[in-house]
Amino acid sequence: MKKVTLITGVTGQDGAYLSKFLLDQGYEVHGLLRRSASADVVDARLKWLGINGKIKLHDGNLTDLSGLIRVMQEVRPAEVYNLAAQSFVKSSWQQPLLTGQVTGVGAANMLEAVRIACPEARFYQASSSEMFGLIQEPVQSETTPFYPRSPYAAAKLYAHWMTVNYRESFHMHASSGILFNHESPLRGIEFVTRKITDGVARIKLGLEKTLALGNLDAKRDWGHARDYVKAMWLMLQQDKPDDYVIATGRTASVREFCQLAFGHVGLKMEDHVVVDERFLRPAEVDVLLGNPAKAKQKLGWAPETSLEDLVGEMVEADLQRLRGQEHL
Ligand code: NDP
Ligand code: GDR
Repeated sequence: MKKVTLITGVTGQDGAYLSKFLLDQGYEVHGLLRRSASADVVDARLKWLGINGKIKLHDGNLTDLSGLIRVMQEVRPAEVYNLAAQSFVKSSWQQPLLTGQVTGVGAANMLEAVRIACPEARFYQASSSEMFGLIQEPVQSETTPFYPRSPYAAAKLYAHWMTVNYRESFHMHASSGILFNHESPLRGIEFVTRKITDGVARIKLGLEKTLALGNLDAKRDWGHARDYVKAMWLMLQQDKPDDYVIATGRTASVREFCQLAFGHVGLKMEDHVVVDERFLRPAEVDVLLGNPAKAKQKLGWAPETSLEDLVGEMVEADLQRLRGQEHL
């Protein structure tokens, strides 16, 4: 009998990589899909990984509890990964209430659906290093106090504590992964890393001359999504549910990321990058740096991709896309 799993956010970056990983492990993978008028492109990431058609998709939305319960009753998953969210921090100031409803209350809806329809299922919540926000310790671990700096981070914090609460109140196998930034060729174009690698590829191919960015001094702990989805799965294989920081333990600035990306194709960022204050945020998270020691010790997890290799893979993928006019 194949193990059955349900992934929300299956069309996103992590949903695609996690689906691939679980299919490779022999799982029957089901995904929640919100209705879109652009049905022809919703599975672009799954196509990129060659797994579209291998996942059973179910109509649903994180804001619709009765629909979630119905999907849960139909699928009867052994493992549930809640990856769906309004995940773009900058948009969360424009759409704070929607972000709260999807990213915060949506996670509570998922916990309720599991509790009502399949309480034995193991549950993963996609928590975020953004919850550390205005950092209270120079290196952040599971015991570092939180200080959210955006409506997105506040919503994630609610979802995080609801996951802890359902674990403690109802003895659910509910775990929360506090993941630091992770990127890939499948990263959404609005996030800074992909915006940079796409911009570098366009400039290299003569399609653009400049790349407009916001705060170049912000620092992030960047890993590869392919490595990070493995950690999600490992959390649900443990006897006991728990919370884990997943990070590389190295931080770099947006400026350094740019230097690596432009350097990869023999260009200099100084010749092309302009700062545009439209991309600044009302409140910034200046620096994040995670300590993944607990994940290493308890899960046997460690990042496998260096920042240099990540940047190279992303730039090459964008060059390939632009040369081939592939969408994404
Ligand atoms: P993406 O933005 O790529 O994917 C988000 C997914 O959520 C998409 O499949 C999207 O569907 C879906 N979604 C959005 N709103 C709803 C809704 N109302 N109902 C159902 N589905 C919805 O995010 P990532 O893959 O990068 O991240 C996965 C999760 O991990 C998110 O929760 C994110 O906040 C969190 N996270 C991400 C980190 C990172 O660095 N990537 C770090 C830490 C946490 P659609 O395709 O229709 O838009
Ligand atoms: P982040 O990712 O907010 O960390 O959230 P993002 O790539 O959007 O920003 C990272 C940093 O880069 C600075 N920056 C810019 N950002 C964008 N998007 N565009 C720009 O032009 C630009 N210029 C500079 C930002 O100010 C910021 O400091 C991501 C998301 O995946 C969340 O869902 C997740 O929870 C966290 O990572 C961990």
